Amino acid sequence: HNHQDFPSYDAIIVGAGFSGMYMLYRLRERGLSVRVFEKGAGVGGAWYWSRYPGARCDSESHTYNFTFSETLYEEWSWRSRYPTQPEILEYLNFVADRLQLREDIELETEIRAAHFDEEITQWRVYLQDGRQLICKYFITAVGCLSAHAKNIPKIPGYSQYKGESYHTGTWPHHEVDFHGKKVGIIGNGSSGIQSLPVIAETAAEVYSFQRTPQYAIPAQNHPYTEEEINEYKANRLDTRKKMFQSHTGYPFFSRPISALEENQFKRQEIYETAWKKGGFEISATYNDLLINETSNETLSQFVRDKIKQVVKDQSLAEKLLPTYPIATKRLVLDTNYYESFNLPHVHFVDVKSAPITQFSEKGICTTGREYPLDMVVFATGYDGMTGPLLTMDIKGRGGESLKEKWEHGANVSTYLGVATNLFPNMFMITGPQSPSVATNMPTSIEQHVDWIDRFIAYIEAEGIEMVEANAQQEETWRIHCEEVYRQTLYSKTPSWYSGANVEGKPEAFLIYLGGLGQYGKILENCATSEYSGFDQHSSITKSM
Ligand code: NA7
Repeated sequence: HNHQDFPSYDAIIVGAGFSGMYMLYRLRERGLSVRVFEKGAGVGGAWYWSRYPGARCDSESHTYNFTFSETLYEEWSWRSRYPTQPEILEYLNFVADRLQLREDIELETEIRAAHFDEEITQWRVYLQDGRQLICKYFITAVGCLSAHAKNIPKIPGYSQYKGESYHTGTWPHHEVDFHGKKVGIIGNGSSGIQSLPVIAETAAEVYSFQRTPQYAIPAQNHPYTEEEINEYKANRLDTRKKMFQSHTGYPFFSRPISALEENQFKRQEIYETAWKKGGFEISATYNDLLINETSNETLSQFVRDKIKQVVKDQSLAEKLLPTYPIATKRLVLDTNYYESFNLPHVHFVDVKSAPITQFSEKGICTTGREYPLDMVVFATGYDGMTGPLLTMDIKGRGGESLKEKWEHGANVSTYLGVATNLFPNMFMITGPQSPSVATNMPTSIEQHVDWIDRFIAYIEAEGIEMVEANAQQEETWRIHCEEVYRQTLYSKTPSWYSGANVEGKPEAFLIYLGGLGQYGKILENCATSEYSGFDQHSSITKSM
């Protein structure tokens, strides 16, 4: 076939969550032809799939939305301090309608492959239904944790297990009934910790299989009052400004002192206030909590003491105490998590000392005993950052495959987390080595989409045919990300941030930790230096 035979677009976007929808909106405003493909039967991305009981976002509602549009902000009112999964999904559907995005989104359509064709300097995109399309820009809006790249531990004997089983990231759309059932939950990250208290409300028995205890901070969720809604709406621009200047994409900054500069009593008071207020701000009480182990230990110990106060059975409380430096794994916000262990039907199973060996017909076996279960909930997380991208067969210049390029962890390299050498005219929204999951995602997404949009406007205006991240600049960025990481305590703790959670995944830290505000300056410098770091090839035919 000649390439003229295939439908052709300026841009094809993978995914219709926050990032894909906003990218579509921006590029369409520029007058480009754009098509979005989404595997789910609805828009929403992670929030379409991840609908386990108790699923809620840990970002405060009024920061977990688009801030670019006054209209969207004015017309939508959040109901509580933290948004539930159904409410976020409702919000994203509201956005799709309000910005009239649906006409350019194809649902239940999977992109299987995207190959760069050097002869025509276009991407050829292949769908699961056999269709082929052509585009100039191939943009991935696949998120960092995806339903299509779940982490399911390889436990022998799973196929013989007769009970129900679910993964939190692809929870069924129908009601799951826990009444009278013995439910096992494997994992105690955000998903396990949020779902356990809700499942325990109706289940007969709950067994929490835990390998590594986590620190959970109370969310202190509450319904918004009319006053709170009016206040956050009135402060939109100020809040937005702070979010983009901050380290984490939230409208607050670390207090500019070390935890060791304040005496123990004052420090305790500061932590106590933050604990009562709830939320992530507790990790911003001092500016060295993530770089100085002694400072970090003051907060880690404060939270351990809280756990001991909440959990009545002290020998159980001991087992729930984390030892790694707090916040070096994703900090979890909870509602009644530790309290649940005071209920007689909620049981803690320590799979560190007695690991899971296999599934039986009836349930889960550890080296200690068999646990008969009617249902198993895998709250075991995701193959993060690179996983969602590598579900597709992406091939760049010279037939180079992204999978092969990134096969060895140390080789995962991108330029600014937004593009990668050998893959011309391909952009990744919140890709590996951008601040992404170390921040409030919608802020990072707006930052990336705005930047990509501006870059594309430049490419079009200059009549450029092809841009490609420069290999050397990319290596410099990778090394810089690694250096920043080594200066922090994150390097002390294996986690999904570095791929340590997925069996056989090469370990590499996949986030830029210099902060969203600082990263914004780096992006800006790149833009104002006419996108230095990108090799640019002009087209001779563009003038027509
Ligand atoms: P997470 O945070 O990756 O948590 C996964 C949990 O599953 C964690 O407790 C793991 O223990 C546990 N896990 C994984 N594999 C096993 C095996 N084989 N045996 C026992 N336990 C296991 O995923 P979530 O979905 O909760 O949260 C993901 C992100 O979503 C979260 O960080 C927020 O950003 C929102 P481990 O700690 O590895 O010992």
